[in-house]
Amino acid sequence: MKRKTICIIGLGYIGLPTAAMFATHGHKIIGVDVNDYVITALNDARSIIEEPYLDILVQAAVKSGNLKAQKVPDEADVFIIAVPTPIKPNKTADMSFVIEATQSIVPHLRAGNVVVLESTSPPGTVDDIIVPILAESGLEIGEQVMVAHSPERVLPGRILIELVENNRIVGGINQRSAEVVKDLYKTFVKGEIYLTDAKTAEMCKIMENTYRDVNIAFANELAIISEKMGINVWDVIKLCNKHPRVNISQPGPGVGGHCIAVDPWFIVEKYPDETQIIALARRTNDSMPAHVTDRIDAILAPIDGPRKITILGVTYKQDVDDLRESPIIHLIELLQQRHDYQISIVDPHVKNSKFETEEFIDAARGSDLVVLGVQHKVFAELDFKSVAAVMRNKNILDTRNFLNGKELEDLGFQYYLLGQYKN
Ligand code: SAJ
Repeated sequence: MKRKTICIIGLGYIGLPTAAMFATHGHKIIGVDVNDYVITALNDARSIIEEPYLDILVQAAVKSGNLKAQKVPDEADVFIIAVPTPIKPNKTADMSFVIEATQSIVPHLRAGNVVVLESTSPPGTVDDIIVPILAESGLEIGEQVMVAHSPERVLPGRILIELVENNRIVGGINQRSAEVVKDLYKTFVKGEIYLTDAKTAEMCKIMENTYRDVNIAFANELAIISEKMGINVWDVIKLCNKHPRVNISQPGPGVGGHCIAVDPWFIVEKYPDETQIIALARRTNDSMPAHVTDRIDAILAPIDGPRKITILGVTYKQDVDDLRESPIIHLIELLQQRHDYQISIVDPHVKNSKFETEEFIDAARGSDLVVLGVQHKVFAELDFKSVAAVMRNKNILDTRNFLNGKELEDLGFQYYLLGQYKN
């Protein structure tokens, strides 16, 4: 494809890797962000997102001269909107960033332009929000300006691989829009690119994440039932999944992140009466930190005096630095609301946050319970032998079935597992 100037609005978890990918494939990229820190870092060829190989790609992109960042959009051939669509406290989508980003394009829009929405958005966003704003330019949208939704589907921790390998959906406001945008992404996408209309693409993206949320809620419900039954949910799921048509997710302390914990609400908001299973799954997953708190209370109940808990992992999932919607943060808040537990945190991925994290041995000193909240790979190397010597009471609660219970019991720990009753 001919070299294009592509203006990418929003340089976060999706916008930045996408910008670097297009830039290293020969296109000229204008990255736009409201945050000065993001702009300065990018122009210095630094990635502010912890993601495998992203720093190298960003460096290559900036050094090639194909990628620069600035605060406002400029004239371009293509505009890609990759801004956040967070959830408001009343569980409705906050579309203000999408609206502002679209408005910021209007003064630069000209005939022949292409506009792509990548942000996960409630069905109807392209038709009801984006197109009317773009029409303020006086151009004929669909004739002079092509518009499509091409939702990002990459998994944090594997973004660069999945950006290239995953199949992609492009939903155009008309066939021509879909085809033009398909050609654009063919620049680096090796997966299939499927064409559809904008609303179907919006719905697909939300349903992919909702499917996962419902499956995880099912696993979490099984975990709670298994605890009551006195069996091990991890064994149940492992054996069920030997069936060729069964694939149950893993239970855990809850579902976090800015996607799966958020997107299902976008459809509940529009169809509150019809989304029975979807809303219940959301609430089930949101209730898991309270369940873990109950387990912790039961473990600590027999212990007198000030009690200390050491939490391993505070991010929303393994091997990322992202704290958004982390169920472990909800867990910490609940523990603090209910009791005067002293809490120490160990998370080597977390830097510059309000959470003070320590080395495991320091955090565990005098502790009555270690809670494994996130299965970071580095936690496989933890030295429980030394830690056993400094804890006041040797209790461990594993919410991810990550630790070796047998080995820990040999070291004198009481090993408790989410999804298996033992208190
Ligand atoms: N989790 C479980 N049990 C599981 C799997 C995950 O409790 O079996 C928890 C995780 O610990 C985490 C949360 O769910 O707290 C979400 O993690 P995730 O790895 O399932 O997904 P995300 O949020 O990092 O990324 C998802 C992906 N969507 C799907 O797999 C359908 C990704 O492909 C999307 O691009 C991304 O959302 C997004 O941006 O929408």
